[in-house]
Amino acid sequence: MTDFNPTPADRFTFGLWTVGNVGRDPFGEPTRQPLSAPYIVRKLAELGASGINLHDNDLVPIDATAAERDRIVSDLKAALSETGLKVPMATTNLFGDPAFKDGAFTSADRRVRAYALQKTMRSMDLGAELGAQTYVFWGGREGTEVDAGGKLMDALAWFRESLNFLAEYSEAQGYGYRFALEPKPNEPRADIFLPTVGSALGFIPTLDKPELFGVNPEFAHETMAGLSFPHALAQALDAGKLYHVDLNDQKMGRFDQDLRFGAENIKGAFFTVMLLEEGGYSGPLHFDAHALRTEDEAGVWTFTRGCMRTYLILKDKVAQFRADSEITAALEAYRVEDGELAALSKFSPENAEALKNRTFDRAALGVRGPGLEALDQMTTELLMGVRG
Ligand code: GLT
Ligand code: MN
Ligand code: MN
Repeated sequence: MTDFNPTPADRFTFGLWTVGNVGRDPFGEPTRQPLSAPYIVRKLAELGASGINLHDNDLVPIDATAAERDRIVSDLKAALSETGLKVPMATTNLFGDPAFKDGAFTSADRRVRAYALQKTMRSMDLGAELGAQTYVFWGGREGTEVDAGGKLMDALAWFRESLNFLAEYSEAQGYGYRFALEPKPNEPRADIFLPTVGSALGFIPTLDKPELFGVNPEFAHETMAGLSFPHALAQALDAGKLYHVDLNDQKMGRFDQDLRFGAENIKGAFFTVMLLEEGGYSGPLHFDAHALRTEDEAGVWTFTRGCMRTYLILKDKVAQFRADSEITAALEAYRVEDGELAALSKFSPENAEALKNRTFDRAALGVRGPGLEALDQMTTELLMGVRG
C-alpha cells in the first residue's frame, strides 16, 4: 500500500448528512448547495467508498407523499445498483422537527413518544429495504436544559420502553437489525441522556434484549465530554459492543465540530486506527464529519478523500509501528510478567493466604522507569515520518 487510494474493501462509509452538509450553523445560512442522494452515491463510488448511511429525512422529506417517497427511493436504488455501493446503517431523524423539541423517546408527552415510535418503525422499514443491518440511535434531543420538569428517572424508563418496543419490532419483521446507541454529552441539549460510551454500556444490560444493542462511539462526542476516544473505543471492544463507529475529529472545549478524521488530534486518530485494526472490529468505518463551512463543493470532495486517505496512512503507520524492532523491544520491556505471581493471582483461599504473606520489594517497584517517554517519542517521530 503506497498510494493510499481507498477501495470498497477498506469498508469506508459516509452519511448522506456528512458530505451533503450545506454549511448551516446557528449563526449563518448555508454556504453550499444541497447535493442529491444519487449524486453523492456516484461521487463516493468514484472516490473508493463502500457505502452510505442515512437518516430517513436525509433522503425522504418528512412531509413527502407515498408516491414521492417511492420515486426518491427508487432513484437511490438505481444509483446503488449502478455503483455497487451499500447502505450498511440507517437511522432516524428524531431531532429536527419542532415536535421533538423536548425529546423524542424521552418526551414527557406520550403522543410525541408514540409518534417517535411510528417514525422510527417507518425509517427501519426504509433501512431494511435498502439492506441496512445496523440501526443507530443518536438521541440528540433526548435531554434537558432545566431539570425542573422532574423527569430524570422517568426519561430513562421511557427511553428503555421505546428501545424494547423497537427491538421487538425488528425481530417481528425479521429485519435482524443490531442497534447501536450513540452517546453525546451535550448539543443540541444542555445535557443529553446517556452522555458517554460508558453510560450507554451501563444502560444496555437494563434492556429486554441486550444482545441486540451495542454502541456507536463518536470521536468528537467523547472529546466534547473531555474524555479519550481510544479509551472509550477500547471499553466498547472489551464489552463486545462496538456495533458501529463514527470517525471524525474535534478540538476540546468547542462546539460539535465534526472535523475531518485526523485533522486535529493525530495521535488520538493513530490509536483509534490501531484499536479498530487490531481489536476485532469488522464493521463499516464510518466518517461522521463534514467539510468546513468555508468550503465549496470541491472542498467537500477534498475533505472526503482526506478522511479515507488519513485512515489508510495511519493504518500503514500502525503496521510500521508493529514492525519496528526498537518499539517492539520497548513494548516488551514495559510489561513485566512473573509466572508464580500469575498463578497466585487466581483466587483460592491458599493463594490469597500466600499473597497476603508474600514480601514485595516496594521501593524497587517504585523506582523502575517504564520507558514511556521513549515509547511516546518514538510514536511521535514515527507519525512525523522520521523513523524507518
Ligand atoms: C447528527 C449528529 C451525529 C449523529 C447523526 C446520526 S446525526 O449529525 O451530530 O453525531 O451520528 O443521527
Ligand atoms: Mn458529531
Ligand atoms: Mn455521530
